[in-house]
Amino acid sequence: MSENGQAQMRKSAGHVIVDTLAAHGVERTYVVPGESYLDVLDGLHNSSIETIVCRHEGGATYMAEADGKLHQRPGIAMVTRGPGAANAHVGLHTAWQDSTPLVLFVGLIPFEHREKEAFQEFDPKAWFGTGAKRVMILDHAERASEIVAEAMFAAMSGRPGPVVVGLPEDIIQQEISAELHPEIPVATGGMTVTDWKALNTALQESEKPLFVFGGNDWSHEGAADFTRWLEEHGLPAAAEWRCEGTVPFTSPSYVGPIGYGRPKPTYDLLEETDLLIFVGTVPGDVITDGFNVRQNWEKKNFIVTIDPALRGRSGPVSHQIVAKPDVFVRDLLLMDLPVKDSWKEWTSRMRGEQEKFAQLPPATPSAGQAKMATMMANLVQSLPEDAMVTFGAGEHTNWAHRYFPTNGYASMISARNGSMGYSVPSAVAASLSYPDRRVVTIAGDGEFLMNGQELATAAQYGATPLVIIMDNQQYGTIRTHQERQYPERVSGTQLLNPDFALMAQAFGGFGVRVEQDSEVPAALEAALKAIDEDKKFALIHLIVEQGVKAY
Ligand SMILES: Cc1ncc(C[n+]2csc(CCOP(=O)(O)OP(=O)(O)O)c2C)c(N)n1
Repeated sequence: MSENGQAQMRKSAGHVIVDTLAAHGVERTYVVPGESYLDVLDGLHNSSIETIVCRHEGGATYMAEADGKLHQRPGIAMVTRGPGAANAHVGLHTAWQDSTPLVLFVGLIPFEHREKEAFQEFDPKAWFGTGAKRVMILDHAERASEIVAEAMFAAMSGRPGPVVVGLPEDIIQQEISAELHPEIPVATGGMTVTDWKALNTALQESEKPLFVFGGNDWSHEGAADFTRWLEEHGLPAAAEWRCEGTVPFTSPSYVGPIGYGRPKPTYDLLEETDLLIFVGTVPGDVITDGFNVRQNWEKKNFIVTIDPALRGRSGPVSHQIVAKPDVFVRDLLLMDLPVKDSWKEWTSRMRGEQEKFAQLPPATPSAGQAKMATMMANLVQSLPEDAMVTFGAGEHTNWAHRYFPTNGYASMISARNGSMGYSVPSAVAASLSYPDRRVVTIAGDGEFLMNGQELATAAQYGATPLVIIMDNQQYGTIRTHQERQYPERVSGTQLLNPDFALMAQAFGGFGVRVEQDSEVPAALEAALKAIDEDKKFALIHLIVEQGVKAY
């Protein structure tokens, strides 16, 4: 009996885990089932949480990771022991390098079978020890709710990232109190008086300041406020690699992407600016071109991140502000600075370069083989303002960086760890979260087949992304590297592809094969019609020449 005399309700630990997730606001979980965690699946049976059954643990974990980026709350994936855990690993690596909150539940062998190499036994702490923020094993059923709350907290607190929770099969079946652990609040930081003075002085002394925004920890409103403040002050902002959209493509303050494949004038900004302010990110490997650019310790580099330890994972930093981006922006809005003419001139010069870079190619098809340029021109003209783009890794992604109008957070969802196979799962997660928005994924012929099977998940749950596959019959990025280092010795990079349009149809979607450039507009129109009227996902298999680059 509890203190107030009422009999305490009891449930299995597996059910309590599900109830705790629901109490934390979790709406969706991405799973590949296993006999190791049947009790949790049983808890999901009557839960408000929607269970999305996926076809591969890599796909499930990528979807959960994308969910974390979309909502700044941990995405939730559930997989089984040994083989399932092994397949899920790629999503964890993505969540780690991309700082995405993610909680991966892994069913485990029964407690008493441990250390006997039982069927599918593995060591979660050893496997995930260096790739997750925490690895927790539920050894005492009574702690089920507490461990879920701790996992959610650990995934979101400080630098967000992946957390693994191991669930031994027998322990989750034990009956425990159904009382739920409350949500644990996460510290958000903020500007101190010292930070405020340092930033205010640095901005007032600067003739060419440049903000760089990045990371996944923005709210839509925080991003919009940031943009308004920049525009009011005539200040410029560039996007960290694969983080476009936080300051909209159309904003006069947006001066372009500074990741791999950036245009030369944008690259030069990093050395030219006299004050760099990174918000939600740090000057890491990609931005600094392998820690080459902006390495002079005398230059002024501010970083705004909630994790003080991130200072050690970047190039030179002169001042750190410990705050989440939204909280920093809240404080920034109170900073009234006199606008300098030099800022406006500098911003408008850079904006001019960005507009040249993003100038669409002709939408009218040319004679001959299909071209990605024609596809992008037609696609962009068809897009509503709030369209979203997702992609994985490969040269085909450069077309999105250059031309896709990303407006607001989150309108670009991709893998900054450069992981292939992310395009379809992330597009499925985005479409499920935002069924009324146009979700486009741009895939390579190599990239697509790493998780293209998740189109079955799209069909099963009514996700309606538009999938554009740029088929250049090769692992193009690696071929490019190969030609640079081992010219004319093509090895290990060529592909013979199936008919992806037929595959899409077999999976229950719309599919069209495009070989001639003249076919592009009609194919796009038919694909969009299938999405809007037939409520199906659509796939365009675009066969392009080998070796055609976005820039
Ligand atoms: C999971 C994974 N495996 C291998 C790589 C190495 N890799 C990077 S890009 C690339 C080729 C991508 O080929 P494709 O999807 O056809 O795109 P393209 O570069 O031709 O546009 C490879 C193999 C990677 N980044 N991720």
